Amino acid sequence: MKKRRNGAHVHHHTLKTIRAVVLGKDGVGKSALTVRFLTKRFIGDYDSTLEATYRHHLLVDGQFVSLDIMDTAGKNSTEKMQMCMSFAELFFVVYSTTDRTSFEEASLLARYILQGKPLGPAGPTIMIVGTKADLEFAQEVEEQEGRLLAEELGCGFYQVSSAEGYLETQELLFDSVKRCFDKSKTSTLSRVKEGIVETAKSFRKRSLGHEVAKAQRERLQLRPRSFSDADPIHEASKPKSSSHEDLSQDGDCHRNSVVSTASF
Ligand SMILES: Nc1nc2c(ncn2[C@@H]2O[C@H](COP(=O)(O)OP(=O)(O)O)[C@@H](O)[C@H]2O)c(=O)[nH]1
Ligand SMILES: [Mg+2]
Repeated sequence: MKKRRNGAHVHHHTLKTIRAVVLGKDGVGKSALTVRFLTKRFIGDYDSTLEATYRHHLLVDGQFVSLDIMDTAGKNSTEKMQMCMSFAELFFVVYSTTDRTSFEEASLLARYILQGKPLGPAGPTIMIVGTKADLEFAQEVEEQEGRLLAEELGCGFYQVSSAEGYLETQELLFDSVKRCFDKSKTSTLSRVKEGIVETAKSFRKRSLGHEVAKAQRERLQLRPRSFSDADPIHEASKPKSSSHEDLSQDGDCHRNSVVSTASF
């Protein structure tokens, strides 16, 4: 990152904070996944009622990240969802590939988040995660189903085993953080773009305003040739419909420009 200090550019690293939440039905493996995110370990048994937020530091693409990650537990009430939605920008919506009802719940949870926080540059990053891929003989949800759900909702998708390895859960974590970066870049870019568009609009309004005024001046000068001398002059100076037609290439812009003429 570059920062101007005493006129000189210096390179320094900033710390980005990302707040994440792990959601899903009880028993799908949220705590196991969270512990994998934070450590290299898989711990088979956790207090299933434990809800905790952890702070984890990581370096992603040369960027220092401070990740606050909330491992939730218990029923996913609307009250709890509201709290999670005001807390986080990154959502891991987890289901177990061995439990179809957990997949249905994940689908509802992701849709609920999207209703309150639509996707877009300033929207959430949602990762749909199928766990327990190692339990091959107990599978109830095909990988393709998870992928299709994610595609339908515009979310990321991973199917992992927290029990078997640490690399794929790390890949999931890093990819998710990068998606958050991309989002914040896009949202900064779109804010810059919006700014440019607004400036351009205001220039356009100004210049159209000048054009309107100029045309009106010209009309006053040309009037004896184009209108009957009997026409009262004050009417010609009003931006009435005939004067609109003279300039209009683009009706709406023109109407705006007339409004702006009054304010400039
Ligand atoms: N085989 C296997 N078991 C898992 C996996 N993830 C979690 N588990 C087990 O599933 C159970 C519930 O996991 P837990 O993380 O407590 O679920 P939570 O209620 O969603 O937090 C525990 O017995 C875990 O050991 C996985 O990827 N593979
Ligand atoms: Mg748990």
